[in-house]
Amino acid sequence: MVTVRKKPNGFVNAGSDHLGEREHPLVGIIMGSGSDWDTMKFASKTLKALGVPHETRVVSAHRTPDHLFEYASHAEKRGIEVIIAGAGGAAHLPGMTASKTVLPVLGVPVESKALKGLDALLSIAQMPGGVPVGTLAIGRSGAVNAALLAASILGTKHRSFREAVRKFRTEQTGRVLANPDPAAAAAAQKKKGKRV
Ligand code: RP5
Repeated sequence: MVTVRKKPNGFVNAGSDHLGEREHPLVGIIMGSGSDWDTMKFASKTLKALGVPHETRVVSAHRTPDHLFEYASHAEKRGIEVIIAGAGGAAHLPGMTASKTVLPVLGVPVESKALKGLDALLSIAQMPGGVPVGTLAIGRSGAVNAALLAASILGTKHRSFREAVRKFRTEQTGRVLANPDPAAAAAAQKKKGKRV
C-alpha cells in the first residue's frame, strides 16, 4: 500500500507501509534514491517473510537533507525501533541518520557502477568513534542480513521476531542439507526445465 500523508507540521511522508497485524512500523527502511530499491527490496522482502512491520522511504542525505533530519529525529517518537539505511556512492545517509538518533542504524552499501560498492562500504563503515553504524555487506546479501539483524535486535524485546529468525535459520539449514550435491541439483533443474 502506497501512502502520501501530510503531517500536521506540513511534512510530507510518502512511501510504502508493510504493517502486518501491527498498527505502526517497527523498522524504517530508507534509501538515498529510488534506484537503490533494486537492492533494498531484499531487506523489505526479508522483513515481510519474518512478519516484521516496516516502512520504506526514499530519504536522500544530499538531495533532501532537511527531510533526512526530520525523518531521523522523529523516528523514535513514531515508534520505529531500528533503521536500515541503504545508499551508494558517497553514502552519507546511514551516518547522518545515526547522528540524529540513538536508534540502532544498520547501513547497507549499494553497489555502484564505478567502484562496485567499495566507495559506499568505506563511507558507511568508517564512522568516527561515538556515532556507530552497523555496516553490512555490499548489495543484496547486505540488504537481507540487515533485515535479519534488525529482526534479531527486535527479538531481544519481541519474542515472536526472535522465533521468526530461528525458524528462518532452521529452514535455511534444512535446504542446504537437503541438497548436498550441486551437480545432481543442476541436472534435476535441467530435467525440470525440459519438461515444462
Ligand atoms: C546515492 O547516489 C544513492 O544512494 C544512490 O545509490 C546513488 C545514485 O543515485 P541516483 O543518481 O541513481 O539517484 O546517493
